[in-house]
Amino acid sequence: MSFETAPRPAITLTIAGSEATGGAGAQADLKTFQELGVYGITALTCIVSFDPKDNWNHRFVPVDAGVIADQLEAIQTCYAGSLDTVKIGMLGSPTTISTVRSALQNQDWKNVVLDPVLICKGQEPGHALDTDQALKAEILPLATFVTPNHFEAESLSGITITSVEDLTEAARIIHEISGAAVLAKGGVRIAGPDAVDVYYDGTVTEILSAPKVGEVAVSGAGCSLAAAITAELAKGTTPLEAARTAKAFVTAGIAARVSSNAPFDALWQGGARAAVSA
Ligand code: PXL
Repeated sequence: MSFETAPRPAITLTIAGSEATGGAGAQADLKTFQELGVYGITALTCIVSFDPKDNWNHRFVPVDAGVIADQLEAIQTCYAGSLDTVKIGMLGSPTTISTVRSALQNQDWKNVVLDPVLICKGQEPGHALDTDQALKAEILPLATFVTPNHFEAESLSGITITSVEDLTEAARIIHEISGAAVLAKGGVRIAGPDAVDVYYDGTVTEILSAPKVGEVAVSGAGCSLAAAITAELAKGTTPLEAARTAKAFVTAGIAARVSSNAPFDALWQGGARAAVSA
């Protein structure tokens, strides 16, 4: 292979928090981007450190708004003209949300994938409510693709979700309020043998289903799913194709998960690679 002729990868940005143990957040996003062949870049919004002395709760430290703005200025100037796809993960505070919104509005985007991370264990409940409202008011309208989990889908749609029919209705409602394609994730929260997600984009409804791998949620699954959608969109696939590829990627990553001394396992992004080469 000639290095000169290697194709230029799509440039893909994640605006996300660091999760120090590597399972979730920006670390999961970058590993997913690399696996799927896109060039990943990051603006860090916060630093999360689980607390083993306190039931693995999240210790949450926001990055200063000015530092977030600096990162985004560097990124957007560096890649002006070649960066049109962004994933938004954990923002964590109303100040961060305003800063990110201003930067996003500095340019046109083809794909804005929002993983609407609403609550982080360890944050003040009142603070989290402000953050949820700011996310819905300021970031959701900019999204072209939204990937709520069960809890986030209930919060965004206002309905209780106990079945695939409820999840489908929630996906429709979230599409109505955002205009975005939606992949609403049932994960292990809906009873039955399969992990079911519902895709809806205003025209197509598709149930994406895979056998559950255990009944316990795996760290990094939501981040990696949204990151995989982002990578595929950056490469030019349709939202529905991106959702299908991402579901397969995450299913393989959960099957190949990494265990640690934490009470939860972490998805391994190399799982899909191993499945292909096996
Ligand atoms: O999975 C949600 C999530 C996103 N981003 C960061 C996190 C977590 C959960 O731990 O720490 C930084």
